[in-house]
Amino acid sequence: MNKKHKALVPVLGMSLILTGVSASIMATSASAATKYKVTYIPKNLGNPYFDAIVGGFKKAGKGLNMTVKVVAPAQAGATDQIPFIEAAIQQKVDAIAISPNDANALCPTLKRAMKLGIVVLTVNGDTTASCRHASITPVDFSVLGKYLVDQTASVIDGKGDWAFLSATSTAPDQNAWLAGAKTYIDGGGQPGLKLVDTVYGDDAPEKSATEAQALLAKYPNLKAINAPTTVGIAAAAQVLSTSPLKGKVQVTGLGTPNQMRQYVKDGTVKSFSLWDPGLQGQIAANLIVSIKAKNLKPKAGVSFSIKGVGPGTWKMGKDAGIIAGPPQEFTSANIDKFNF
Ligand code: RAM
Repeated sequence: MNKKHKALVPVLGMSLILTGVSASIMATSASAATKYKVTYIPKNLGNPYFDAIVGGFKKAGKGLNMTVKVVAPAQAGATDQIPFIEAAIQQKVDAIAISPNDANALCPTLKRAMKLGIVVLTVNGDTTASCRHASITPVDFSVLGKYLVDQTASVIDGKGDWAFLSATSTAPDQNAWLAGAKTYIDGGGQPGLKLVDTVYGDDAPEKSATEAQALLAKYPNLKAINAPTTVGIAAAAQVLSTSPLKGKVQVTGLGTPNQMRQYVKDGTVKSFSLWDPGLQGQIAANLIVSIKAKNLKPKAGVSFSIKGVGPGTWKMGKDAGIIAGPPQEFTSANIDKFNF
């Protein structure tokens, strides 16, 4: 039972990582023989941000009798995750955790999974609430839009033209933040800033770099690019790091410390933010076991505890939503303390 295995398995013509971890059950009434089969579907392959969420699942899996299989499409298109949900249904998994590329397009398939008794969780972004049992979001989405505008203001002294470089145009997390930013701006937030454009790099490094270059060419007065995507911010920073505009146009947003370290050290980037992505995977794994083994019914007001993870007790908010934690700012003063 207590063996770990890792293998590359070709499914639907792609290379996928299959990770199995078996260990003793923690804080559940399930027997040691119980094995939970879980499929986690990130937005797309090859994004270190989602690798960190997978890391959290694995860490939690050490204390739970759970097999976590990770499958994802090559691109983060609105409907690209559907075949992977269908495959998980066919494999009769106990739970599907998904970081959705669209709030509605996946709903019929996710609802079919729920009807068949599969636990469905959204991680890092949400679908319409009726299409999943619970959602785990990395931060309080209702304040992140304002946070991003204020973050932009802080790197250009509250004055100047700026643009958003987002991920895909259908990404529920990105769209929630962009809408929050717009509400804040429309309400008079940071009046010295002017949002001149919002462009989409699709969480693909090359397209993100091309979009960043296009912004620089189109807006000669641009003072900052805010990319609230780990792929976008790294691509924009890479473009600026070798441009004569380095230091004249600021790049900020949300990135992983490991991808951004070099751009902080070479002076391209003053500051950016993120949270611990792995925490969401840890919460998801534990919540699945609580639902399956302890018969927890996800809804607003329900609490569940996770030994050794974050505050210990987690409470569900509106529509069974769980918020993992606040954002952390990274600068040259603290970036070396983080490794993810
Ligand atoms: C990207 C993705 C993800 C976002 C993070 C910060 O990898 O777009 O959805 O939450 O960055």
